[in-house]
Amino acid sequence: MTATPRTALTIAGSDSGGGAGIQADLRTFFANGVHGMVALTAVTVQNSLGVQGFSEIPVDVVTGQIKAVATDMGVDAAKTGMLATAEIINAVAKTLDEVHIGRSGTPFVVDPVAASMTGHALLREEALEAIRTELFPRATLITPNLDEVRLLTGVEVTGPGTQREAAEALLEFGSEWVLVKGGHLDAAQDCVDLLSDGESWVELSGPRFDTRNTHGGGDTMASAITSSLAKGADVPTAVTEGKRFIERCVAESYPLGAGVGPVSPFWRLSSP
Ligand code: PXL
Repeated sequence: MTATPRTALTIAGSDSGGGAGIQADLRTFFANGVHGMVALTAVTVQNSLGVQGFSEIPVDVVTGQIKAVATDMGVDAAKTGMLATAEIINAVAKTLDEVHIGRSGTPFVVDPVAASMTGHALLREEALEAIRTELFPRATLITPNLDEVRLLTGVEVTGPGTQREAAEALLEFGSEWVLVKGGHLDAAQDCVDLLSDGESWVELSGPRFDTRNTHGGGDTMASAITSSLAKGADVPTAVTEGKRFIERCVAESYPLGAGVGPVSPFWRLSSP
C-alpha cells in the first residue's frame, strides 16, 4: 500500500477520439501523479476531422457525479471543460457551492470551452452568459483562448496591449485570476500567455512548435494547472508548471487519422 494521492475532478465532455475532453484531462491528472475523477457532461461523436454531434448527460446525473466523489473521496482541485448547456452550468454552479469547490474554497479552474478547434460548437449559444455569470465568479482561474476571449468580451486580441485589455475585461466577471492564452496568435514567434489577478501581471513566454497536431491542447494545459493546484501550488506556480507540461505534450504530439492529431500527456512514459 502506498499513500493516498491528491485528487482532481474534471467536469467535462467525452471525446470519442481520445485526444481532448475528459480523456485528455484524466491522462494529464495521472501523468502528474494526481488521482483523476470525472463528472461527465456530454458525449461527443468525433474523430480527427471534427465533431459530428453531441448528446448531453441528464443534469441530475452530472450533479450526482460531483456530489458522489466530493462527499466520499474528496476533491483537492477541480476544473470544467465542455459543459454543453446553460441548464448544466447552472446546476453545476449550485452543486459546487454545496461541496465547497471554488469561491476561495477548493481551487477551481474554468476552461470556457465554446467550440472545437475545427469550429464545431460545444456549447449552446445561450450558455455563454451562464459561464460569465455563474462560473467565472466562482473560479480561482479562468483559461480562455483567443477565440473564447472574443466570444466572451468582444475584444480582438492582436498583441500585448489588447491581451491586457482582454484580461481586464475578463476579470470584471469576478474570477480571482485570468490566463489569456496567446497560442492562437499567428504572428507571434513565441507563445506568450498573460496571467493576472488585476494586481500582478505575469507574461509567460514559451516556444511555438511547428505541428498541426494540437488537439486537446487547451484541455491538457488546464488539467496540468489543476493538477499542480491539487498538489498545493499557488496559481502563478501552477500556471508556470502547466505551461512547461503542455510544451512537452505539444512537442511530442503525434499524427492520428486524416485530420488533427492529439497532444501527448504521457510524454514521460514514451520518452527514452
Ligand atoms: O478542446 C476542447 C474540447 C473539450 N471537450 C471536448 C472536446 C473538445 C474539442 O474537440 O471534444 C469533449
